[in-house]
Amino acid sequence: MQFFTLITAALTLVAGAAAEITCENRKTLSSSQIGQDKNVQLQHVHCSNAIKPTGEDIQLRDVEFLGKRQTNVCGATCNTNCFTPSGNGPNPYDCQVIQDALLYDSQNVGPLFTMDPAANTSLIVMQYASCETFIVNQTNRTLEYCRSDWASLTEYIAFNCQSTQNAHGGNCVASDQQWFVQYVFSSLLRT
Ligand SMILES: *[C@@H]1O[C@H](CO)[C@@H](O)[C@H](O)[C@H]1NC(C)=O
Ligand SMILES: *[C@@H]1O[C@H](CO)[C@@H](O)[C@H](O)[C@H]1NC(C)=O
Ligand SMILES: CC(=O)N[C@H]1CO[C@H](CO)[C@@H](O)[C@@H]1O
Repeated sequence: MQFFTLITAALTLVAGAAAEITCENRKTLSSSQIGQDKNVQLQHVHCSNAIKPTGEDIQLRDVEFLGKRQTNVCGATCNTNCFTPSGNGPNPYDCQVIQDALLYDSQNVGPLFTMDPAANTSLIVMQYASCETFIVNQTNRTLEYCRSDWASLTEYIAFNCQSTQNAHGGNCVASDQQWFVQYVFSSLLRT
């Protein structure tokens, strides 16, 4: 089952990491509503700074992929970090609405989406009520990822990094090939 290939590493607790992410000079490049009920907001966002995961030292590994214009990263493993302590985290059931919208789009729009630096789609943000999740391409290449994988991660992080675990969201940082990053918590990247 693909879900288990996605989440291999044990959960790690990262203290006080969440608040540190900022998007400088935030520009919303596109905005739409997705899912069966069109209730999840999807935005392509541009920040003047590079968005990096907190609590992680990312080693970019572009070298191996030189020459490939597009890389499909569906099924890539990632390491989950939960942000401690609890408080101001997303309601996991709001995150579940995002998961449902991603699965709906996977069936009805297509299984893959693209993060293309040249098209300014390297940062994709989804939001519903208290839950926000975003994905970042940390390479200068075009990456393709599966909507169903993003859906699984959203669900997994939401329910495993919530207040009952003394957490308020978390991320998943690609492990073998550290190209993308994923976070779930509320109100990130608003400014
Ligand atoms: C991406 O968007 C920003 C903000 O609008 C713009 O300054 C930049 O030139 C764009 N980059 C590309 C590759 O289109
Ligand atoms: C990506 O491109 C930017 C701008 O051209 C450059 O500054 C940066 O070093 C590149 N990063 C990698 C990992 O190749
Ligand atoms: C949105 C974002 O953080 N994009 C990054 C994609 O990866 C390249 C290379 O590391 C960065 O320069 C971009 O800032």
